[in-house]
Amino acid sequence: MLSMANLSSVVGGLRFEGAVMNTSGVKDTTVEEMKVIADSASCAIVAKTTTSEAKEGNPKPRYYETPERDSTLNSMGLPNPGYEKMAKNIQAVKRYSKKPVFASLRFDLTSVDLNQKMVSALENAGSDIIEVNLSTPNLLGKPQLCYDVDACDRILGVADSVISRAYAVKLSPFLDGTQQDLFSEMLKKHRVAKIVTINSPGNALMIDADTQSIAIKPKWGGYGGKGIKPIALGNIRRFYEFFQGKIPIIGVGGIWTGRDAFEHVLAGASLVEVGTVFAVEGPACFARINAELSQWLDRKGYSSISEAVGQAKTPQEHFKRFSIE
Ligand code: RRO
Repeated sequence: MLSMANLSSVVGGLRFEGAVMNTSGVKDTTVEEMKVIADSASCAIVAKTTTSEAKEGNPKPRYYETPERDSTLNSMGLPNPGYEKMAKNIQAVKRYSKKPVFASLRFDLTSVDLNQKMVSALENAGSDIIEVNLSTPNLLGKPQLCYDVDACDRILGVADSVISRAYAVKLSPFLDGTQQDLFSEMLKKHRVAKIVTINSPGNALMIDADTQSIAIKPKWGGYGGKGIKPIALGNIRRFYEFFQGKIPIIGVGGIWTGRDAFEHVLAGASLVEVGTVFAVEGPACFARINAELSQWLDRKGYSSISEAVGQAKTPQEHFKRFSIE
């Protein structure tokens, strides 16, 4: 039977046809790569995080897939062509596709003027939303911005003043609920329109038992794949409850199937992103996961994705609903 649940939605003023998109960082730098995403069932095109200058990134090998091909470790170190070239790429993609395009930006911590220039270039290129990446785990010798609330407060103060449209923040996984709540208190002060969570948990290590070697040259990196789903769900749900659903959340982390995507939606995500499964399966994953998610929505009696957002019950609520009185 054909699935009926409607996956299109308007989130933060942007229309999305489908619920699944790529996450920043996987095959999304060049015009050719972004055209592949445009031609797929991804509901948006999210570009690789860009910086003020072109960056080579960390020494190779810097990316590893486990033999099971369900998990990855990366310490790419932000290889990107710099914001001017990225703006040109985004402009070309906007001419090619009607899908929303997310530009992802790491703010420069030294110059407000430079941030203004970067944002203007990306906005003038037609980016529909700027995602401020506060969470790259792989800048060697530099701490994760997200774990420094005061630093993020200052950066978002700059973002409020230089970004003319609403913007999104891409966040690290919080492994501590109180730390996440303190971060949320800070977010309240700013014009954040969407939360994208989680980036890959950093400081992870993989060892190849066959060769008995550490998998990547920078040793530690960000962990992606099936295993990070519970951390993603925990972070999504805590933001959903804190903001009472008022800031839309884009869920990322451990999504392989429509069932995983449905869990993200029940936790509180309005849309979802995928990284590892896109790297492993290729662009066909978007249509597959959309179709599977649609079937889950049908099966559970939802006619649209927005009806299901945040609907996860506690065990008590579940048993109360289904107990025979
Ligand atoms: O380039 C990277 O190493 C990288 C980035 Br910017 C990010 O946000 N997340 C990640 O896992 N890797």
